Amino acid sequence: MENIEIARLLAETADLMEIGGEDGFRIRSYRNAASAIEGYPEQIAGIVADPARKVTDIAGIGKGIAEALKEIVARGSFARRDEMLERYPPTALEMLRIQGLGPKTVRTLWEHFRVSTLEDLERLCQEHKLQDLPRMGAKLEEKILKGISHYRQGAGRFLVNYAAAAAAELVTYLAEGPGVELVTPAGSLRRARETVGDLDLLVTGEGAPAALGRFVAHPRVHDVLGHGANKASARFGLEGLQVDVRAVPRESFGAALQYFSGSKEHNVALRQRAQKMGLTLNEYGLFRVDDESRVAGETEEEVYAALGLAWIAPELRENQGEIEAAASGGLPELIEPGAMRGDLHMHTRESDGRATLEEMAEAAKAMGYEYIAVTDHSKALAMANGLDERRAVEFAAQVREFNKEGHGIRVFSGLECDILRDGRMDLSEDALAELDFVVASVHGYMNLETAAMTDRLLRAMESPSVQVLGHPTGRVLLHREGYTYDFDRVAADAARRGIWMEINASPERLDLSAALIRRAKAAGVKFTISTDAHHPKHLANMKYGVAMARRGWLTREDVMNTRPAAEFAAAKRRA
Ligand code: DGT
Ligand code: CA
Ligand code: CA
Ligand code: ZN
Repeated sequence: MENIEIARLLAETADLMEIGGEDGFRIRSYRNAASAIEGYPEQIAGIVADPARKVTDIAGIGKGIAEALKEIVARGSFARRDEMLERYPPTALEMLRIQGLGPKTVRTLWEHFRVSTLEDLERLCQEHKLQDLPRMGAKLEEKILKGISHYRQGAGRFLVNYAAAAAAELVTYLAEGPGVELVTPAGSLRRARETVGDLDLLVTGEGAPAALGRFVAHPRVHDVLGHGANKASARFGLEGLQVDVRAVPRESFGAALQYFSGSKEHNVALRQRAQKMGLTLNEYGLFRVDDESRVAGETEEEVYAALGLAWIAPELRENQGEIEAAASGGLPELIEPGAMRGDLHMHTRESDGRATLEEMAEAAKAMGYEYIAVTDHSKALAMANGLDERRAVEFAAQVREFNKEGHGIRVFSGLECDILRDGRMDLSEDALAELDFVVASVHGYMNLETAAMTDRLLRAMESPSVQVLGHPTGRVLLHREGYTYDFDRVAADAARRGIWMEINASPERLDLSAALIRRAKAAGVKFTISTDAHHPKHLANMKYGVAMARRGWLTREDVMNTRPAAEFAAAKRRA
């Protein structure tokens, strides 16, 4: 049995145990073992069968798991799994993927209705059957129906950080192959879309065809869907991300990179432009129609140049005006990751973060930043141990002390203050006035009608302390749509008041979207890009936020935390 199948058995059992409400420690040990085995470079079945070897030597595999592995190798399953499958059908696992459906609810639904598929669950909700149960009502039915439709739209797509990590692992691996000159991601990942359907990699060099064989032999690559002379497709990892690898000759590398980077819409528009010029563009190059002679193809730059265009950054290639701008010299000078001088949204142990102020500051210094704002939650988020007025004022004093000590980085005392249901701030204006930097965010009552949500945000911006609207639409990628409101009206009001809009760089959010960034900019809004870090390692997510800003056509000037500390401080509403 392949490692990936073994890993899947363990992971599924962990999920079923979660539905069963079983011990968290055991569940975690199955999950850890699954991820250890999934990427293990040797066949686990071979190690289990070899009396001279011990699977417990592998990190993440203890005695209990070793017993399970023995059974799996012998008969394709193990006692715990059989037991769980007697209690719950495997289709119940899909229900766990629906936002708003926790393991407990899945269990209740199974026990009462024997629902075991998404289709059955959908029907139950449409027929309002859930209301027969205590603590379940029309609201939950609506939420589940929304969740199912959102799940179906996003099914099979992956967050950009997952895809980027998979790509990095494969690029490094393939680049080590003999005769490989260059390996590079194309497709939606190169365009920095917030979710990725499948991964597209291009390999060039004499050894490129052989690299396809190397690819399908990678320990985490499985379920080979095709393997020819120029292309191999297979799945990667436990989650089954599809990867297409293409071997392309050096002389058409630029044309291939251009073609497979997309988007489809951009490519269609580009080909039309080529046609009007008596040219034809495909993944092999740019050719003259009359004598089929080659005009360009080795680099992307020469392809665009031959079409009378400046090179267009992949993030802009969505046929949203970028071709016209490239023709007229009107492309923006896009912001670069190196331009960031601070991070203005992060949490510490004061609320629901994992590290201290000192640790976050240290990590930010290592990122090369000049300043940060530490913005813990306010008291409305009781679950996150949010700060009340007294703690907020104390925190401001603590930060003043910290800055006096001189740590080589300036800290702004901040708060991510909840916007209450009616648009009031969660803390009093007196307390907010003590702080250097207030991010105002919505975390509850996200289902208000459009008009009520618009009024709520407009009212929130009346607070003189608010500097930034945090994660402005509240979307959670692959899980939840953002809340709806009159965005252009709120953006215009933010611009008028000097309130900035956040581009939240957390890969789960990437909020605002590219389209909304452009609309906000048109309304005169300035932006911040921040990670919403809950751990020092999350500070590294900044690059995803910068990529979103680029997709939104932003320059360095549009983004406030590219400014030097003094200039930044002076630009705040309350300098
Ligand atoms: P994804 O995978 O759904 O996140 O999005 P993409 O953009 O990576 O799409 P994918 O993987 O289907 O194809 C990669 C690129 O190859 C795509 O952006 C443009 C190009 N391409 C693929 N199929 C076609 C096609 O039928 N026509 C054109 N013009 N381009 C295509
Ligand atoms: Ca793709
Ligand atoms: Ca593809
Ligand atoms: Zn938040």
